[in-house]
Amino acid sequence: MHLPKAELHLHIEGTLEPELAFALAARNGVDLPYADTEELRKAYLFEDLQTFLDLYYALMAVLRTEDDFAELADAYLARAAAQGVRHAEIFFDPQAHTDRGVPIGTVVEGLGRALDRSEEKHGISTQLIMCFLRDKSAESALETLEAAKPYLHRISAVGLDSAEVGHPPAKFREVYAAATALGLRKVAHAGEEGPPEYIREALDVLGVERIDHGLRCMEDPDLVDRLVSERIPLTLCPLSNVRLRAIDVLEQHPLRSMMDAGLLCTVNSDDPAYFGGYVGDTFHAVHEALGLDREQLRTLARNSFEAAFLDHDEERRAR
Ligand code: ES4
Ligand code: ZN
Repeated sequence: MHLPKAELHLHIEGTLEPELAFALAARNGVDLPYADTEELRKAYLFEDLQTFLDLYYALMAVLRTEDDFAELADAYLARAAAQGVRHAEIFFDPQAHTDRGVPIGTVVEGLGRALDRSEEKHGISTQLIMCFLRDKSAESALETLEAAKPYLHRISAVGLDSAEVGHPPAKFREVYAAATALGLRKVAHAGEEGPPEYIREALDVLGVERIDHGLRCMEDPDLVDRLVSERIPLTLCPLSNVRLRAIDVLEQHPLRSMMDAGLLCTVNSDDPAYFGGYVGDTFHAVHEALGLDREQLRTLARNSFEAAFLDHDEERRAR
């Protein structure tokens, strides 16, 4: 029923469902400022990226032990498998945890434990992408890369996320150069709320291979031409764009015109516990709202494997 697909834009912390948040809060003795899951869900009305991020970071207080991270990732993988995901490249935000005293090793080893069993248990191959929080300093990003050195065998790529406007990619030139020297691949969020110029900078200054979101490229025809001719993948997240008010309603999402322009588009779920759906739900929603037909959905699924960090053999096995 669900097309086989790869998920390339997924924040593992954004898969924390209210039920698991309350279970972990009880286990770890963390007080949540909500009476129950229903009240928490009612808080999921966001005005923009920042109002979402405030809640997203606050709720992470419940994640404390290796077991917590393993349980979070395993729950995501089970849901993803049920929606046709065969390969997942998963973001995590180490600074959101190290800043509150949870060591990076706890995060990576906990996630790694679930990922190690993923192929056998869920039929999903996985990679980890370590993201730097762009509203923190360049020095903090460098310290994070340094702290990650014992765990690099588990990490495929670096990324850049959190509050975009006012934090251009060039701020992270040095840490991306260091990541390149360590053999890591590179992506960055750009053009979600920030201007098309941030997309150019992510390509030219950071050397990223893929743009996360990239929505605002549509304001700059020359940039669109370049993304098309260089076949730079965009990891779009239509449900996220609506919930964070980049787009008023899904019917107005430019996905169809982006595909028609020849852009290498993929659709992804971003923070599915907060934005109303996992990636299969997202495929279904763009089918309904934008009238994408079966062939266009197949193209999106095929694009997701082309855009993934898989070699040919791995890609054949995952499809
Ligand atoms: C995020 Cl939707 C989004 N944008 C930027 N950073 C993020 N971190 C988690 N979700
Ligand atoms: Zn994102």
